[in-house]
Amino acid sequence: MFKNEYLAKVYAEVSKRNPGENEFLQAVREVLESLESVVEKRPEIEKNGILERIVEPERFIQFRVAWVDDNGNVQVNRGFRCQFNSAIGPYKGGLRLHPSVCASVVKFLGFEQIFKNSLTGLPMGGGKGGSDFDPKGKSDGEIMRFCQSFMTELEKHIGQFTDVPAGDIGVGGREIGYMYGQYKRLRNEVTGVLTGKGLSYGGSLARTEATGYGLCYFTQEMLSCMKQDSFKGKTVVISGSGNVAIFATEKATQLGAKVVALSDSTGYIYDANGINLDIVKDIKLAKRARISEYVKAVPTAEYHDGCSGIWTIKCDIALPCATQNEIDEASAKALVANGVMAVAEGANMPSTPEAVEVFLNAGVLFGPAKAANAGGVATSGLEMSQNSLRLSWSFEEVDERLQNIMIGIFHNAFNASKECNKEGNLVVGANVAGFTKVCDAMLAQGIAY
Ligand code: NDP
Ligand code: 2IT
Repeated sequence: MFKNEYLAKVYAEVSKRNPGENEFLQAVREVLESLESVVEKRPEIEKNGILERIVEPERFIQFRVAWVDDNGNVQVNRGFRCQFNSAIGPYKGGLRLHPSVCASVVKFLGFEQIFKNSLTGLPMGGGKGGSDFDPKGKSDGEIMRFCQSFMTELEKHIGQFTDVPAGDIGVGGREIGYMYGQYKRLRNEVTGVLTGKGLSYGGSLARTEATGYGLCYFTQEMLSCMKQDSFKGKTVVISGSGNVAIFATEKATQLGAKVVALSDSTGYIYDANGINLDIVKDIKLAKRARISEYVKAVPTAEYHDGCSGIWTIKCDIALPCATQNEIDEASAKALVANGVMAVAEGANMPSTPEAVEVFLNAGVLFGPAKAANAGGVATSGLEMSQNSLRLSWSFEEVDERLQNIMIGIFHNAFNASKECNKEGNLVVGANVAGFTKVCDAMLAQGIAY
């Protein structure tokens, strides 16, 4: 728990004010636990109520999203946008469409986004949004009508200098296109108000690949600096089979690893020969079908029902890229027992606190989400830059900037871990490095918000 009284007081207050919001409290607790040496060194943090302010969203918007399904029935969903912190730039963060989306999930994601965006080195504040709408099984027309209705309200709260949403679970190029079209119709202006746009209307090359590629660039640097090693010849297990998982698989394979497993929310596939990514892209991106289809195309591969079994597969590197709390203590122990050397988080908060403890105690290299998966939002920042410049950079140019950003994030977090006398603990390092810039900006800007 908290040895420091100020941290204990702030956490007790957050728990009281946000009852039952378990994901949000989990994310807050991890950050506060990392800040002990910082608050002890810098009394101005307590004096200026920085922590009390940083755990309270600047604005939290909840709204009704009504739309008509293909049978003519009216459907009602709940939409959210949490504008958490704008100290270093406009609110920035994705939109998630999944039945589990609620205030707690949006606030945990928005809170993490503050520190992640700070780590990118780009001027972006933290925000997140989404809806409990379930895109599974919906027709294209239903997706479009939902996205249009969602944007009809969201439009009032966002803008290129205010808040710039993007994709997350259930929101990819198709959904961003429908939302962007509706924003433009309502405002009669063409601005980079969303990122992850299509390449024909202001999107950035390499944004689609960026989170998965960035995760591998971060992991490669972590392996190189902390173990003088690399992806080459390693066996890798990746959970999920969406945007992040697919492009992490692509880059890990390019870097010489063999990815042997992927999953979705129904089950996982194991292919000892290495996943054939063209088949996965056809199933998941072109057909929007289930990962179980893979064994029809590759009969030597195995399919297993259930998600957590994927962590019992022997591997050198594990990259969780599906969702929060997907690796619990038992799964972490199974990975360690099988000799995992590195875990890096593509998803947001995929490891429970107990799982993180298992990895750190076992000396496993551990890349926390807000550092390891920052490549997506970093490239969104590069998309905003290109939109402002009215220019498009080449794939190679964006990819090179992404690589440099990910390498920079690793070193920033690693150096901060050393300064806190926790060398190699990148959870502490990423939280402290991300926090410091936001804290300095809040101190400079006074207390009236
Ligand atoms: P996608 O919607 O493209 O893919 C999500 C994948 O995760 C699917 O395979 C999905 O399976 C699986 N999944 C989702 N929810 C669950 C669940 N409750 N249990 C098990 N599996 C689940 O999303 P992304 O790839 O974009 O996002 C994956 C993770 O990466 C999320 O945590 C997201 O916040 C994070 N992230 C995304 C970024 C981006 O740029 N897109 C940037 C940084 C982080 P199914 O199809 O069965 O639902
Ligand atoms: O979690 C994340 O960083 C994202 N979903 C990407 C956010 C963005 O604005 O690109």
